[in-house]
This record gives sequence, C-alpha cells and structure tokens, in this order.
Amino acid sequence: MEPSGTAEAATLLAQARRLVVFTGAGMSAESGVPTFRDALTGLWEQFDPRALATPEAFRADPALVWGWYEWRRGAVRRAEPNPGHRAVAVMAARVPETVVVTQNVDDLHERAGSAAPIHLHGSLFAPRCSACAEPAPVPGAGEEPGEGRRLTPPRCGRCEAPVRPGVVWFGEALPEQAFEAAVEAAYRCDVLLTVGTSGLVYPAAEIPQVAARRGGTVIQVNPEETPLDAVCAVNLHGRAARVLPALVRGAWGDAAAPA
Ligand code: BJW
Ligand code: ZN
Repeated sequence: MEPSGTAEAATLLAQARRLVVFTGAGMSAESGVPTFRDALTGLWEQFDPRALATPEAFRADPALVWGWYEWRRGAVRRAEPNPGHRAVAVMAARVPETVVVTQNVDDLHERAGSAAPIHLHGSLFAPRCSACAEPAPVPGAGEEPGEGRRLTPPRCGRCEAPVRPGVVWFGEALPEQAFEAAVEAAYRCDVLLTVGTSGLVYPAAEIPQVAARRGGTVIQVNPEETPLDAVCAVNLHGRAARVLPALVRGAWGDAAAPA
C-alpha cells in the first residue's frame, strides 16, 4: 500500500521540467547507513553524533573523531545504493533538467548513477589538512578501523598538521559554489522533492523553502513529520526505498522503475 498522495505526486513529477531532489540521511538509511538521530554504538555510544560533528570535538580529541569518520567511510564502502537512490537516477534521466542536492557525505547517489550530485556538507572521500587545507590521500579500502576504535589522524604532507575529514561541521561555512548552485536550482525548479531529512540543519534546510517561496511545488518523502511539512504540497509518509520507486512507476510506468 503506497502512502496517500503518491498518485498526485507522480503526476506532478511526470509534468516537471526542472526538478530538484534534495536528500538527507534518511535517503541512505535503508542502505544501512545510520541517520544522525540513530543512537551510536561501541566507543561512541556516549556521544550524540551531532556533538562529534564539530571542530571543537576534533580539536579536543582528534583520534576519537577521526576514528569515527574512518569507520563510517568503511561502512559506506560496504553499503550499496538502495532502490531509492536508483529511482532518483531514473528521475534525472526522465525529467529534462534535474539537480540532485544532498546533505549526505556518502557516495551512494553517484554509485546509483546520479552523475554530479551537489554535496552541501562535503564528502567522506575528501580528507584535507586541518591547517592548510591541502587535500590528503583517501586511506585504502579495508584500512578502516573496526567500530568503536580511536585512530590518530595522519599528518599533512605539506605542513604536518593533522588531516581532518572533508566534511562541513557545525559552525563551518558550506562550500560556497555548492550552496549557490543549490539555491539557484531551487529558485528555478518547478518541483522539489525532499527526501529523508529532518529539515533542522541550516542553511541546507532553506533549499526547499526557497523553492516554495518561488512558486515551486514541494513534495516530501519521510516517515516522520518535519518542519518542512509547512511548505509541502504533498507529504508522503513512507520510506525512501519504497516510495521513490513507486513515484517512478506512477510517473513513467512499470518499465521505468529501478530493479
Ligand atoms: C527516512 C528514513 C527512510 C529515516 N526514508 N526518510 C539556530 C537557528 C538556525 C541555525 C543555527 C542555529 N544555531 C546554530 C545554527 C547553525 C547550524 C544549525 O543549523 N544548527 C541547527 C541544528 C539548529 N548550522 C551550521 O552550523 C552550518 N553552518 C553555518 O551555519 O555556518 C555559518 C557560517 C557562515 C560563514 C562562516 C562561518 C560559519 C553547518 C551545518 C553542517 C552540518 N553538518 C552535518 C555533519 C556533516 C558531516 C557528517 O556527516 O558527519 O551534516 S550535521 C548533520 O545534519 C549532517 C547532515 O547532513 C545534517 C542534516 O541531517 P539530516 O540529513 O536531515 O539527518 P537527520 O538524521 O537529522 O534526519 C534523518 C531524517 O530521515 C529524519 O527526518 C527521519 O524521519 C528520516 N528517515 N529513515 C526516508 N527510510
Ligand atoms: Zn597542511
């Protein structure tokens, strides 16, 4: 049984000329990548993930924070894109202009076939120097620590400062070009599909609001209510890996749906 509103949302998608798909951690939840609301286990169970994702946490205990990110990169490497990620790639192939804007630091959209998603909060695969920003090599697959392991970060090859994850922490500015491109796409789109985000973290949460203010139709996929309900024309209370393929089938027929 699909959530009510699925048929209406599918019709809106089929008619869309300029689509923005805006995603958060719930998009990757069914690939086994935990959201920020899920409790941590092991060494990190006493921490709120949102407290580890700060420059202060890294300064206070670089091995704790680096170990957490290295473990997460390993988990993402072992994860596979889910049917929701694949449905997003189908949408991009069907709608004349599609921009995928993600807050996620994984690479599951890319691996599902979305060519160049805009990463608002950086990437697990782009470590850099914490002092001079020199890009650092990505440790090889299989070199990640097990769950709950501290790991001293490597040193920068240029200035010897500790290497940090290439992600955006609380209190840090978003990459300027990425944020501008996302705002521009939201400004121009006729439909924005927001998937699996709590809509609590700014300035990313402005993206659906920009689309709504400019007259775009906002469709939300999330099992829970969020502050973005207020700007949504259609709210689909369900899980991404099920609802997004259903939207593709409703918009373009069974043959279009991802495997
Ligand atoms: C499913 C599902 C399924 C589950 N299917 N759905 C007061 C007001 C406004 C702003 C602020 C404020 N006080 C402080 C701020 C600023 C702050 C902020 O927004 N704080 C709020 C929490 C209040 N923002 C910042 O600091 C940002 N920077 C900034 O403002 O800079 C200013 C500046 C300018 C110039 C110079 C210097 C500074 C930066 C924010 C960076 C956020 N970074 C993180 C970590 C990234 C790295 C990492 O991954 O570790 O980004 S935090 C975390 O939150 C991560 C996420 O991308 C982001 C959003 O979370 P998301 O994706 O929504 O996940 P969840 O877990 O919250 O929600 C999951 C959702 O999925 C839920 O709704 C579920 O129901 C749903 N779901 N299963 C579909 N199967
Ligand atoms: Zn350096």
